[in-house]
Amino acid sequence: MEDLQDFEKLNINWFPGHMRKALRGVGDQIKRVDVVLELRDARLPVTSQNPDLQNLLINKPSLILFNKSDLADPNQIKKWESKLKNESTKPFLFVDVKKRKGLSQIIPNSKKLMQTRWENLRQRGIRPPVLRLMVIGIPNVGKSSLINALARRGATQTGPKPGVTRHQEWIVLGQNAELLDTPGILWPKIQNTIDGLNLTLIGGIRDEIVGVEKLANYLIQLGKKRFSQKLLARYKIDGCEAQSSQEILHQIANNRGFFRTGGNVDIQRVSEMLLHDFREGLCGPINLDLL
Ligand SMILES: Nc1nc2c(ncn2[C@@H]2O[C@H](COP(=O)(O)OP(=O)(O)OP(=O)(O)O)[C@@H](O)[C@H]2O)c(=O)[nH]1
Ligand SMILES: [Mg+2]
Repeated sequence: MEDLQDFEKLNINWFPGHMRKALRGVGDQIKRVDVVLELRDARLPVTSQNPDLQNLLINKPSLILFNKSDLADPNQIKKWESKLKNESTKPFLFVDVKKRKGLSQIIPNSKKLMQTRWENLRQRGIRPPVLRLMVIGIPNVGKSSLINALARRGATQTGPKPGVTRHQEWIVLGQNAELLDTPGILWPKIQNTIDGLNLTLIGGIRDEIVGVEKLANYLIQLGKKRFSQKLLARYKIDGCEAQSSQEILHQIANNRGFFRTGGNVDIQRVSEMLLHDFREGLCGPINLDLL
């Protein structure tokens, strides 16, 4: 891919103090919950899994939820589903919190994971306790939105930028269940630059870490390869093969009339627009981890 080697040297890491603290908090609370709901992004099924959280999940009943399925390529979802059916040792669901797809299966599937333990309690005459769930995952993957959707109210704060939830918070559900919301957690060193760029594209890492313009350049390079027709049609570009991503950015800014005072094109503004369009799914459903 054109220019991708330019990105090879980037050091894309975001692990502020609140994440380190949140990781410790997850480690402390995990013994007190029955089932962990591990959220990942359906566009990045592998890369959006936090290796540090995986370590805490060994021997813990957990359900993997691939969220934002509405933004992922349906053909890729099918491929991932059949691969994971064969390979995953953990149960999983592809969900779309925004359109409430797959949500009704979450509590019953979690209860199923507790079946044997709860059956033992019943046999000893003890009523099974309230189901306690903890929701974990990288920033901005939709943890708080999922909790609000299950609770059917705005019980916890959500937002389009990563790092909205800063503290653990218990939310009570009607169905004999309680959910613990946790802050999004990354890991100290993201080894591969492309993984870092993809995590930033889906909104898991703050844009400022990479820089909005650089990220938009990366998006255009992806677009040239993966959704060039959408790029051409949506932004009225005349052919993108021969042009560099920077030239394409300039052309889009020109077409949209994005100028600074003085007459230069406003690259910041056009970059922000492209990232916004991608994140809203306006360039079509696109997977970044490909099978
Ligand atoms: N398209 C789409 N957007 C979603 C979906 N679920 C959540 N979102 C959006 O994703 C953004 C992040 O949602 P949050 O629920 O705040 O994410 P979070 O994981 O709690 O984020 P942190 O608290 O920052 O770790 C919001 O703008 C949501 O509206 C989904 O299934 N599809
Ligand atoms: Mg949150």
